[in-house]
Amino acid sequence: MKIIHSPRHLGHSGHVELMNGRVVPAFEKPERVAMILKAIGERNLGPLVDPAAHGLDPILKVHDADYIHFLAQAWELWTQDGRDFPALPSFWRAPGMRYVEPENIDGKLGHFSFDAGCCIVAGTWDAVQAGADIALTGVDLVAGGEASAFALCRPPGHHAHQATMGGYCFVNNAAVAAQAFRDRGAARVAVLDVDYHHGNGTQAIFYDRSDVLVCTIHADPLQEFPYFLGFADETGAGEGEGFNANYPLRWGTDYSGWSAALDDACARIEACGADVVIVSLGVDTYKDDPISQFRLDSPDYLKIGLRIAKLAKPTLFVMEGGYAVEAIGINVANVLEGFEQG
Ligand code: OKP
Ligand code: ZN
Repeated sequence: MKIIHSPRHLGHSGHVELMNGRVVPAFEKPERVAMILKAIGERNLGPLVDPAAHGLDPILKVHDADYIHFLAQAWELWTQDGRDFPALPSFWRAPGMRYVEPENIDGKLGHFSFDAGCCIVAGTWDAVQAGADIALTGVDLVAGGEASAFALCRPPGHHAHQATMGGYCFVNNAAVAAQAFRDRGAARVAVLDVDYHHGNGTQAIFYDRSDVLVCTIHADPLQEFPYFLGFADETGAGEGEGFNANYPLRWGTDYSGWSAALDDACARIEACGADVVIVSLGVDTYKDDPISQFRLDSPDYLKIGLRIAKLAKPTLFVMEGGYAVEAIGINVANVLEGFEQG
């Protein structure tokens, strides 16, 4: 399968996050992609393809224009005040406060975020745009007749809402891809989110729509980030009722528990008659992931790929999380190899 990749993700580096109340180097770092490329090369999983530029229009179909304008300007506004270090939000509204975009960059950072997980540096916006182009090029390939493709996006996207960054995510690459498949004639798209964390942004973007089924398997939000969305009773709204499925699982879940949720999600995808499947591919379900608490092991990722292949649908894999850098390449390559064998 073709692997869509761009070195422009390297611009999003040298950033930080808050961990246990301390500022630490970001877990979401460029080495993740290097390790995935290494494993893909060693196993001959497919040729690398450059993304084609798609512009902002397909991004603006799922994100608000004022939010995208903010992302494009944020570094310039932050550094205008003389700051030459990474930008982090630290002010948020509580329920009851006003929803008005501030003029001040510190206010804007809070207005357009739900946590301090999205650090902005000089090359962040370029990396984010490259990520969307990677996903959209994957759509071009699969809509053009390829059985599958792997969009090697970085940073990830599934936590980003219409007008909110968070959890390392700025533009929701999987959601942009889902909308693009619809616009290219797919009647129904299924998003299968196997990242350890709930795909809150993807859920929110499609929550009231029946044309995009969202299934996400993740750590129980009572125990884990993003905490405030991802419960089993969130099943969609209005037209979208029945087209959102959450599978919250407790810390310590291993493949036997996890794969039962995968089987159920796959049955739903089959039942809804989706024309195409987008896999939000996170491998932070791995037993040694530094920020996660599931217990999947490397051979399990082969089985995940095999199970997804059994759906027998055109499939676009979109990279999300996975922070055990030493194993991320093996685990991602295992999913892709399992899929190709299935
Ligand atoms: C992004 B993706 C540690 C707290 C957790 C957010 C995790 C975002 C994961 N500083 N921070 O779903 O892999
Ligand atoms: Zn994750």
